[in-house]
Amino acid sequence: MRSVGSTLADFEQDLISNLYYQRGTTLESASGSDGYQTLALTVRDRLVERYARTAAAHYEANPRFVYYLSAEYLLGRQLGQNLLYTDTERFVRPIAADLGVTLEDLESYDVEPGLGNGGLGRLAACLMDSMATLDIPAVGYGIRYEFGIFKQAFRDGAQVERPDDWTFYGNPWEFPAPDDRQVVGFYGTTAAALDDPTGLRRQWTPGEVVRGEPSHMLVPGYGTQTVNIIRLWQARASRQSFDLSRFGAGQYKEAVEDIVRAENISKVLYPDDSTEQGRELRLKQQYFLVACSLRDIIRRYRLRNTGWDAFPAKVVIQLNDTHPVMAVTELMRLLVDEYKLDWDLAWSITRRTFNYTCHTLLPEALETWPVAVVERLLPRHMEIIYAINHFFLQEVEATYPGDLDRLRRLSIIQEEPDKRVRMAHLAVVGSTAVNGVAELHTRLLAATTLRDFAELWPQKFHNVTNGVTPRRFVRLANPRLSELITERLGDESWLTDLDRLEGLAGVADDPAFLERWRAVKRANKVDLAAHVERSTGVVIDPDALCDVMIKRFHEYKRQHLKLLHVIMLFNRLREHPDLDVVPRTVLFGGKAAPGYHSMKLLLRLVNAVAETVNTDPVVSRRLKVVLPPDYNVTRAQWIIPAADLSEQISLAGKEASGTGNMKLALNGALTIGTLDGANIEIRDRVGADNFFLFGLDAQEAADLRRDYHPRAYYESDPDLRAAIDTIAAGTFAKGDRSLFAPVVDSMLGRDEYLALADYRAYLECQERVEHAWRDQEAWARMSVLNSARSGFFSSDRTVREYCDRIWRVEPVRVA
Ligand code: F58
Repeated sequence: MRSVGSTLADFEQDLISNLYYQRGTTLESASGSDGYQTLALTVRDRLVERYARTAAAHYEANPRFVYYLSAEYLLGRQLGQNLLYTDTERFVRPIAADLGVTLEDLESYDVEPGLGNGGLGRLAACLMDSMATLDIPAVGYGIRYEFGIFKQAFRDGAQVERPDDWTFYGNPWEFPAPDDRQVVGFYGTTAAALDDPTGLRRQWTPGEVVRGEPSHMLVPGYGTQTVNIIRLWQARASRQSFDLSRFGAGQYKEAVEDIVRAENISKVLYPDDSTEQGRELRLKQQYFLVACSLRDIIRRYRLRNTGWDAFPAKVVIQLNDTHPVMAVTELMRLLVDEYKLDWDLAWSITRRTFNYTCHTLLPEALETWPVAVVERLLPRHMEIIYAINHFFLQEVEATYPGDLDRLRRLSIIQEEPDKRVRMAHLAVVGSTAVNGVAELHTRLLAATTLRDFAELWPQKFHNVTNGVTPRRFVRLANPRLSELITERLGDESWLTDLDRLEGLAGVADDPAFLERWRAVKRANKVDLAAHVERSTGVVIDPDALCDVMIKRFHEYKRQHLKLLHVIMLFNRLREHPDLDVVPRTVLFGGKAAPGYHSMKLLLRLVNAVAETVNTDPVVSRRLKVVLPPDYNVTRAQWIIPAADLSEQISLAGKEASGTGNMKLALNGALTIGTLDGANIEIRDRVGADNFFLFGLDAQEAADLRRDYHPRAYYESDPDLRAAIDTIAAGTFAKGDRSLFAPVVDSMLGRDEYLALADYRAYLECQERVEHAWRDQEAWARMSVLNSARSGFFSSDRTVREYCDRIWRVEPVRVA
């Protein structure tokens, strides 16, 4: 086989050949899209070869593999990453220049696969990147949603959701693998297996079957030869589903009914679950993912191994939150019903194979499924869940004889108010290790949400603090800073050994270095200003403090607390036009779930405040508010390098970890934050002097919540009262007092996440921010120290911890 060459000439030749043979066009008639697709294929060819070598090395070594099961992957754009990882950007720039295009032009055709919601999906992508970089044999499994996370637009300031048809122009980064398709069943009936006297083995006859068609995306490691894959499943109707006779009879809709029903399974990320059908579809998706993936894992295992004894030694499956937890039941079904293993052996294998990562503390976010729904869709799995629960509760009864209340609390089945399967309980019971994603989160999980389990099996609980990949979030997102860091540290090894950033601390007092550090930030702010102007029409000042709050819109994250601060500034500036305040741009970014009405109204309020502030001739000279639409990984990469201040202001005890906080600190933003999630660990590392801390801690918040009266804060704090009254008066709604009344009512009536209680402390902390900002050199010093001391938050460190403490896997080097 001809292998791809490594010179500029080879690259150029491959480009021309791909343009001609793959796109079927010529240089003279190629469109911009042809140019992009051709470049993508040419870069991809360089990865394919490494992938082939990786597969061969893995086959040879027959190692223990990590299988990461996740309903979400937020990969971000692929072109820039793959140019970096194949070291071919240096070829592309001159070739593009010759042709009169820029790399940035070509990149604008690169569509980010939005196969996730937020932090959980992006974490999956960062961990996959680090596993490949550390030569860990791993496969990620997920769903190839036809439509990813919706595209956010604003109409009259209100969020409208548009479908994300991300593969419309074709996706050059994926490889279909039709030979590895799987068949998955749903519904149907179960019956006793004749050969099993224990009654634990049964026979399931599904009432519907669909095909799972895999394709994979390549996940290259940085600075290594390893290329792993993420395998994504798409649902297809089984063959012969098209009803030709009905079609012939003019019943066009009926003729394709089965096809539509099957293909709906992978149609969208998180189907609306406000209807019965929507809920069933979500469960169907989850089972589809795990059924396809487990069969594929077993297929891979059997390429090199026989029997089942070695299975847990060769296979470790990480469950990313509860969405793939039905895998525990499915593996039991496969082992017991199909491979005829005895129950106890199957259970021992299953338990040793799985581990579970929990990403939340909110009890309402712990998934449960109505028993009736599971029974109908997956009748055999429901029986298996009952059996698992039966044996588990026997174990509990032996440990705590007569403690009925504890049995009720631990049970996988919730009895009241309706019968439901608690997926997190199934996950803990079926796993060897359970982990939280930041120290505080793990501690609170063990003390509250999963307390009974932590008492029963203390050794099962681990903390693995999240991390982020410095390749995407520093090197690709912030090339200017990366260059400065590399120059300072002497080489690029910090990209795979992020603790080396500590070397920057030595120059944190060097005025010349600080000057250059500030120049990088300013240049990044100029770039961001261009993006912001393009997407919102608002002109922002690159010298103003760039204050960013980028994350999903959720009440516990408290975007409304930030907004109250903005409104206070607005009021002050209107009253005292000459007031000496620090010029600021407040940038929000984020989507609200389509059915989350209160947060959609808050988005609308942010836009309304922005409109009022930005058009006020006096206020807008010192304050700007922007909410560029459709925040995603690509936009995060534009915003993060330009940020001066990182808003991490969730109510303490609610944010499991956060990862945006890490990305921002690494890029030299200073955090204003509560003692929540990984903020605590960031502060411990960067130093209390370089972090703006405010607010209640988790214990104080929990105590206060028991007897909380938001109105008292409103009444006793004139600034707060003025801010809320400004909303109530319809100032941001052209005098309409009703539009945003629900926001006011919710703050004064319930204020679920204690924003009013933290308001004064937050304001005072923002004053400390202003004070610090006025000394630009001291600010730059703090900024350098934030980057220098954030090396711990590399996802390489996170993956190493998983490897050492949970997965017990070893790297396999690829020649
Ligand atoms: C996030 N969870 C946590 N869930 O909120 C964040 O603190 C953490 O840093 C991150 O995981 C990574 O550990 C998260 O993103 C979801 O998006 C759920 C998806 C399913 C519906 C409910 C939200």
